[in-house]
Amino acid sequence: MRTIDLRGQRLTRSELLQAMPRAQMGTHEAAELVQPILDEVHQRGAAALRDFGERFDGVRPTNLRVPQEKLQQALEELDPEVKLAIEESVRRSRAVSASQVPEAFHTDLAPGARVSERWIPVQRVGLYVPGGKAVYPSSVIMNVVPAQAAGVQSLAIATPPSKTSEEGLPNGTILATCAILGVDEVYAVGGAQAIAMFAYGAKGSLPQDGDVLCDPVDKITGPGNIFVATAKRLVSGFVGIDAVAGPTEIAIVADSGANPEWLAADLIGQAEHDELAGSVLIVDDEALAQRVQESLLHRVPRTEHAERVTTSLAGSQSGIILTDGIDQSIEVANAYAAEHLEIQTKDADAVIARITNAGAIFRGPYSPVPLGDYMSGSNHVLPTGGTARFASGLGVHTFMKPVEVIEYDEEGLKVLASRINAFAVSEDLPGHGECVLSRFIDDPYDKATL
Ligand code: HSO
Ligand code: ZN
Repeated sequence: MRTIDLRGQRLTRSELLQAMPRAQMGTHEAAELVQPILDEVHQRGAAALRDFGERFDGVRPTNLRVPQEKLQQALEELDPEVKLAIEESVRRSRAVSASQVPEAFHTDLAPGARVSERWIPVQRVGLYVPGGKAVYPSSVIMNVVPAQAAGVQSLAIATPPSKTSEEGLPNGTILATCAILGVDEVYAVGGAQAIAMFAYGAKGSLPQDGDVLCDPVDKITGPGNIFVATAKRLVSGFVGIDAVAGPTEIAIVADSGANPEWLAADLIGQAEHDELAGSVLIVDDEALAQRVQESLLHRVPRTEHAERVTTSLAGSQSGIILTDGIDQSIEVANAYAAEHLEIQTKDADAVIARITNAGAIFRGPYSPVPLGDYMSGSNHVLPTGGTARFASGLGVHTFMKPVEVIEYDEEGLKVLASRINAFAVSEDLPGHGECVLSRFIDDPYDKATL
């Protein structure tokens, strides 16, 4: 891994951001390829979905909607060890999600003057689950559990049909996870076409589709490749979307007390995801940095995905940042705004108290990122690419909307009437003022009486 030595440097905010190891953002060219796919699904519904399945996934699914008995069958065929792991993950996610449900509140401002806030679940949600290289049943849990805790009434999942199945059924572990979670609306539809199906809905084209294959959703969540991400961006505004995720990343703030072998393992674990994944170590001890480099030399060749890991760790998005103390390490961590931030230092709580930008914070040597990926109870859908400066991870709140209720009575409104009128007149909207004044005087249009 390359070393970025910031010791003794006093950088401005923009210099510091410039110094961060980060992959370049993708271009917008994908939009030109994706828009016609969206349009065709919009116009031709299920027939277009079948055609695109054949073209992009290499299989024409018999059933675009996965039959109920296939979900049950996948559950029966699931490896019992994996089933136990999924169940533990679901249990812990459900417990955290239950505590996350936001509470209604009200504020009394004066006699007869109250504003309250209620949280309402999004009614219908579409979750996209990628296929191919990255088949993550854990991501199904991370999206479905908070949606269910929020009270979402209708939840559909789309995931690509698999070439290895004659009928074009999706990945079995994904189907089994849906069955465990009680999700029965699952489509063998992948890519940008799945996003179009969620956004516009789709009419059936064969008797087994029925008249309506899929109803449109109100919000689309879930990760995906550049085409899925672009499709989400193009339909957003028309429907809600969660954030558009970039390559995954880890930053670790460590000091001399940290275990170099564990640091190396954690950097490799993240690099395993993707050649573009970012692994960053922020450390104020040069000797420790050296020991981590040595440990990487031993470990990388022995891990299964050594080639991918090597590319990722050698990439410009990864590196070891040398600092001159914990203060600078914290400054760097806040500038980098990691998706995952591990704190492996003395007095971790004092460090965490000063972290302002991170998707999720993993405290201490026994809270490594894969714990959060699979079953800590926290969510692993987190803001990437520095967007943790302004965004948070997925949670119950992602699937709810706060709505304010304004409740003033006669007394509450009367004391504000002339002020509202003054404001309205100043904006040249006297009709606004007249609507309030009408409630208290006979002729609000006769300015002489005011
Ligand atoms: N680290 C990934 C989540 C994941 N890891 C799924 C394994 N499976 C993004 O947070
Ligand atoms: Zn992971």
